[in-house]
Amino acid sequence: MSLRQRFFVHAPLALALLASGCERAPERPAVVDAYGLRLETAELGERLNLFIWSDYMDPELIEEFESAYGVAVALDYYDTNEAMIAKLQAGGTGQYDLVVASDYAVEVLRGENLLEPLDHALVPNLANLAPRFREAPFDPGNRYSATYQWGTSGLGVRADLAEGGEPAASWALVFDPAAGVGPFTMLADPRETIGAALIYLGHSANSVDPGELAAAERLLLAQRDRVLTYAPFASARDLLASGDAVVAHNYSGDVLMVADEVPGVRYLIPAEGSVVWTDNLAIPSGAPHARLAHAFVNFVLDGNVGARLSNFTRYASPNDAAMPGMDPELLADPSVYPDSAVMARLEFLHDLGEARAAYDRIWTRLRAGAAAP
Ligand code: N2P
Repeated sequence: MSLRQRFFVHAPLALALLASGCERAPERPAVVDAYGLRLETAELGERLNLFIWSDYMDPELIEEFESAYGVAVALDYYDTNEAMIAKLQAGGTGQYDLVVASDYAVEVLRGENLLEPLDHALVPNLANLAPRFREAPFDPGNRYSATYQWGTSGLGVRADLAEGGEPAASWALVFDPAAGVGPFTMLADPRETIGAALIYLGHSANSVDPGELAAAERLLLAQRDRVLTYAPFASARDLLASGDAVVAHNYSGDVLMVADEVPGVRYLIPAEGSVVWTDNLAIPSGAPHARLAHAFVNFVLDGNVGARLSNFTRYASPNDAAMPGMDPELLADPSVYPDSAVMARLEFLHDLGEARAAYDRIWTRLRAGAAAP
């Protein structure tokens, strides 16, 4: 039975109440969801507010959740973890019920007491996560977060437009003027772009060494005039699709979305190494509908839902129960599931603590005078 059918009994009445505009209809029933969990009327609220990267949620899944629980889901978007963190720090926690945050961003938010602990009794589908996502170093035991998707950062290339034919998988495509194959964009994401420069220089993307950071800054300043634009992932995707960029620094799935449309597009993980990340669902402290947010986390962790999510986003799933439903091409694609030799060259970003300020200064100096995206 599909999730939609299983919820059939509750949905029409709940939707009718929403449509009538009732603030809190006393006759609205509690919901017992497909996982046997009961949400009292007062716990349902009217609307779940989700703060997430754009193009990262299948609209059909949102509709399915809405009709199952008789609520609306409002999505608000950000381009970088830094923008999301700044909004939550500036008092945005009360506006959102749920946020998607990358690994190191969970560390930052948690360190500032901006997250509520997850109540595991309300998220039985946590058991579907592969063991390594149950024990992630930034949140062992999923105390505050549950992995949503994972992927890598690298270079999208237009092999059909590149000067000199099929480009080599190297950061030299963007950092070495002699190795360039055409116009390129860098991610408007400070940790990713400073991290890429550090990796190209043979350092860790988490370096806090002042000499290494200074060398990375020199490299980025020398590169700046050649950068078409520092593009958030969605514009990087569009510029690659249009061919205005022949190389675009971007996250894997967003490149693969273009590759589905434009045959000349490839996703390369540079041989020097790159960044691997997880994005995670977490509940901001003071979330108005924390109970409903738990239901959403549990819904996303359903095996069937998880498969459809990855089939839509083109990112890897952390969900073992999702594997049978996933597009076999996605599962077999080494750009989505890199082999162990490639994985060994990838690095997770960590919260830098006090050294965050040094990265902020580099980013500010780099972007001052840079062409606006
Ligand atoms: C947006 C996906 C962004 C993921 N489509 C970056 N962690």
